[in-house]
Amino acid sequence: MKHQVIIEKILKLWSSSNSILLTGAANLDGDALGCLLALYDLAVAQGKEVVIVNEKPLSSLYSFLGVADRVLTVVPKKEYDAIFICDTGSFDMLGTVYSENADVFAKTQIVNIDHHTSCYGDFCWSTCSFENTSATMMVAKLIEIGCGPQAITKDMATYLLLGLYYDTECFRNANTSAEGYKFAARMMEFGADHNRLIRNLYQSTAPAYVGLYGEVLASLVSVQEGIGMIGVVTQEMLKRRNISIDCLGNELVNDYLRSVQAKFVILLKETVEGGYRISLRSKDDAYDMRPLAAKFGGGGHKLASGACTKHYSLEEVMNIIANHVFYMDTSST
Ligand SMILES: [Mn+2]
Repeated sequence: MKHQVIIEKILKLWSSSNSILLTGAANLDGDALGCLLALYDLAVAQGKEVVIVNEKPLSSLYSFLGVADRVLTVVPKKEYDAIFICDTGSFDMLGTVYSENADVFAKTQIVNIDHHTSCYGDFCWSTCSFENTSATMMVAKLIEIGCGPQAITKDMATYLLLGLYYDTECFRNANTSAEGYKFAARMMEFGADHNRLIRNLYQSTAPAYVGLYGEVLASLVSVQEGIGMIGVVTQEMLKRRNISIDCLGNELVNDYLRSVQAKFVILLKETVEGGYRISLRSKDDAYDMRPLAAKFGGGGHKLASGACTKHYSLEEVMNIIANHVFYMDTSST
């Protein structure tokens, strides 16, 4: 019931708004992007003025969508009737879009649509449940309730499905739910281009990256008697292939390293400054990655955590991982 009330309020604001600003976390992921693109198309179809703004230009990962020019990095100076923020835990996560436009945010009605338990904005619809595996599932609901299913075009369905694929890693992680499968089926009925998403998201690795991944996989280090495997990307390996560390997404750790037989896998990426970005992935609830990530000042979820450290050498990082004691806690995440 509570959800229905907030959905109605958000729809009322949407209908009465002529000028809408859409935004999401500075590190715009596929889910946030899917939300923004679907709302953008809806606004355009309804004759509204609409802009998408993000701190950074659209990642090349999504260039296949042909929408890079829709994502601006500077908020156009004008009056907005509403700001819609999707899949984003706080104002701070918006980065410069918020910090450099605090005046715009202060005088505009703000809608927060998030499938995590964030709480901010004038209209906050946040939920943390399998019912909404991705924020695009919430946006789809909003559009269907407000404008009817016919408002969801093929392009919109593709954007909305992108969000679900991103957040479930295409039905491969713990976020995968029955509701997610039902949503995917519904988006396919609306004409979502599943093949285009799969080809571009999961089958388009550039040869230089494949070479790098191969080198990492060929020199994995086994720790804790084979329970864990560690892969290392050095600056030298990146420079040799003219790849910047910032261009390395999660593909290596999620798709390749995690395919290795082990209870947990860890990827260490040497930064330009000589520190390490650490990505930790567990495949077994008994191996909680959070305490280990915390040893490097990081955190996250039980099965997927991350950290960034400047203070340890590679040998020290390896030793901390090798000597870490896992407490067999099977409580939920
Ligand atoms: Mn999400």
